[in-house]
Amino acid sequence: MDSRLISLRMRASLCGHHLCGAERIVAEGEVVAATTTMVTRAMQGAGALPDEVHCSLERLDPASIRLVSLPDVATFEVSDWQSGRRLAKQLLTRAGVSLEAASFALDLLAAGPGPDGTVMRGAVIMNARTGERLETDAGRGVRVSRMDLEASVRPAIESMLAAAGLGHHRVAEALVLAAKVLSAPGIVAEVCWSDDPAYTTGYVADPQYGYQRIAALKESGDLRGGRVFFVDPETTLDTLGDYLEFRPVLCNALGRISPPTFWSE
Ligand code: WAQ
Ligand code: MG
Repeated sequence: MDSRLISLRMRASLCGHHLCGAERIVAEGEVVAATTTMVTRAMQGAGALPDEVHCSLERLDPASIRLVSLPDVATFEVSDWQSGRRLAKQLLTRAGVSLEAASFALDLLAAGPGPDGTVMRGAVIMNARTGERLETDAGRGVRVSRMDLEASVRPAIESMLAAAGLGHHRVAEALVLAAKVLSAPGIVAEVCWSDDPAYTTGYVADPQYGYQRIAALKESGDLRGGRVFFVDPETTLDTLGDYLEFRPVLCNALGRISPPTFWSE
């Protein structure tokens, strides 16, 4: 592995509201091109022109980098987003989240989990049994950071995803984020849908069944979205937060990709 890897991070906002962000881990020689791509996305891809874009570059200690596999990928087609949310609840409870916590999390994302119904910059951390919110800052939440595909497997992974109809960068990025989350201590499951009003597909991820895409988890046009990480009640939050934010993780293998199936209740 390249011993001089750099963590690149970008976040863009408008009037203090988070618009988009990106995470890469690249070799020194890729820094300029990758930063250009990130800033281009911030300026063109966020739906609104940001008034602040932060990029940071940081050299990583090669000994700190952890290698993990991407989770298996399943896709469920559903008749509408209401049905998608019922499926999400079912997948979350199968993963070990209580029905109360699962219902509360879905209602929270539907209402906008940040202060006054806004979108958070990061994720909610939730006690998987009680549904109690555990993140210290409900506007920021916990941001998963310092993760990427390992460079040598990127072309193969991208072409396998593209062959399965999952070639959009959103999918690869969400998969990498979920891979890091699933590798973290004390994680029971994750649920996510985008804050992009045009993107209704979301997912539930858990260590056993992997990354389970649900074709509709919200109504098209809805600006709200977010992520909830459900944790074992015994989890030490400092250790978890530290891992999610700071431990560099590279994904060096793809899981299995199953063809889409229709979920009917
Ligand atoms: N760490 C923690 N939370 C984050 C992060 C991060 N690095 N990035 C985004 N979030 C939270 C934040 O609250 C966003 O509002 C929310 O997640 C959604 O982020 O078809 O595009 O980047 O398989 O809009 C999932 C399905 C797409 C992809 C998710 O999320 C597929 C997506 P977005
Ligand atoms: Mg977004």
